[in-house]
Amino acid sequence: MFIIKFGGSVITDKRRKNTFDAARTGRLVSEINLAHKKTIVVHGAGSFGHILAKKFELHMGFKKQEQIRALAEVQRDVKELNLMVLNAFLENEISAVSLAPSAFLLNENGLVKSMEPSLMKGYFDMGITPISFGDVVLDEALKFSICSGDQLMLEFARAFHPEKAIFVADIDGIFTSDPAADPNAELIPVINGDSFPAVKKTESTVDDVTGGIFGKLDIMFKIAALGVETLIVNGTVENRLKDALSDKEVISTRIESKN
Ligand code: IP8
Repeated sequence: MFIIKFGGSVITDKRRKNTFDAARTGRLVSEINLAHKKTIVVHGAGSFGHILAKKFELHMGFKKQEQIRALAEVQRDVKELNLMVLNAFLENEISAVSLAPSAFLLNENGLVKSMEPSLMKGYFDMGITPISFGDVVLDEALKFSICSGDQLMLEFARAFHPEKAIFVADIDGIFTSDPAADPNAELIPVINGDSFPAVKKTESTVDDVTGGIFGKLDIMFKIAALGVETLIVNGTVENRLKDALSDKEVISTRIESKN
């Protein structure tokens, strides 16, 4: 089985609050359907989560009372996004169910402390595709914090030992520097799980409370260390996801597993 994450920048417009890209999400789900593979799917929050989470510093934990209202609104907004993603699966003849991290997982200091995987496994074993998503969750030290879709991918890799972890992004993979700012940026096709690549750091221009590309790479290395091949593919280009699921050569960055 495969675990797949739809990046928030792929399924939403990260600059405009609560804008869902229904057409692109539908196409990506149809590619999963065509590939005939068993999957667990995670999606990011995009503009349904990051804008408000950043404004109220929800990733820092409880500091002031006005964050409580923001927590409730962000949980509602990511659920709203999740419902639209879920509908895309049902419309593409994939039976899927939603599982909110706020109801099966606890954080401690912004990291996953414990997770209950049995619900997810129960649905998966029935042939249903479980879908989860980046969320605001209870935190044993900070009262609440953010659990990103990337952290969920790591937890699911630990719990379910997938064949591959596929991160669907709005870019071909990891580049030597930001290709939007540097014409000499080159795609790094393979990263050896032992050595962190030399990537030039650039400031993100969109709100992201969960660490941007370096936070993602760190998690991908941890997944690769579990022996799970990890791929970043461009979800804005047709058939990249389908080809990655079908073990075809595809333009991507592959983080090779260490074992
Ligand atoms: O988009 C973040 O999840 P991500 C979740 O996967 C929230 O980083 C609520 C901002």
